[in-house]
Amino acid sequence: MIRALDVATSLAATLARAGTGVQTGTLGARPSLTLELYEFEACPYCRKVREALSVLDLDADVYPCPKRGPRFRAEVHRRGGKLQFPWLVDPNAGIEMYESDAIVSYLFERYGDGRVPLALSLGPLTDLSAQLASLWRPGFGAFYRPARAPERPLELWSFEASPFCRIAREALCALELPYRLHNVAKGSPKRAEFVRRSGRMMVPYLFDPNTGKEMFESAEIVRYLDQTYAVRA
Ligand SMILES: N[C@@H](CCC(=O)N[C@@H](CS)C(=O)NCC(=O)O)C(=O)O
Repeated sequence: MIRALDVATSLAATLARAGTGVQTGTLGARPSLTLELYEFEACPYCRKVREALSVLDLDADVYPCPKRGPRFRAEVHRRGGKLQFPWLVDPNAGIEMYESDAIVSYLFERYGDGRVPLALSLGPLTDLSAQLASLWRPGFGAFYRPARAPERPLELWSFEASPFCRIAREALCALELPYRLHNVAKGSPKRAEFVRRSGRMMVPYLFDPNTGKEMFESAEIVRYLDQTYAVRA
């Protein structure tokens, strides 16, 4: 896609959700073990959960489950009993759950102040706007593209409302590359540490421990992932 159109449609997705996930909210208890999220970028219900993670400044090990993906979908089916996304695992509480609204409420209850922000608590309106966000990016981050599995999960610094981060996450998702998602929305206490590591406050930022490569710039990330992991017939 032409770069300007790519960014414009990704920005439209952010606007459809009124920028939810740009800013952290009230933070509560912090998990000692990292949460695990099975999802795919194009799924509107998964977006709601990713927004909640950004607002709550929670990191997560993301296992992308694009349609036709051979790896993590099967795991969700085996462990949870059905193929439905998002699926959250919280090893701190021994919880494994489906249903975006239930997951969002759980996250704010356990890791926030118990109050779900308005943009995530409007029921059908929340769902509709999340669906609209996905409509701006038809097919992106929805379907598996053959790729080789990395030995170690990648790491991505991101926040949900960033249109550039979405472009990077779509590529990780389509290639079914698992990654540690470091959420650093505005207000995140993790930003200072991130800047110490990366040199400046800009996301997306990808680190691939398999090759030692680190980079900013969504277009460069997409190119790198494609060249490093995509398998052509
Ligand atoms: N009510 C559920 C709906 C979840 C849902 O319908 N997810 C779709 C993806 S957007 C799904 O799992 N589809 C099955 C598939 O992708 O195989 C929720 O809010 O979590």
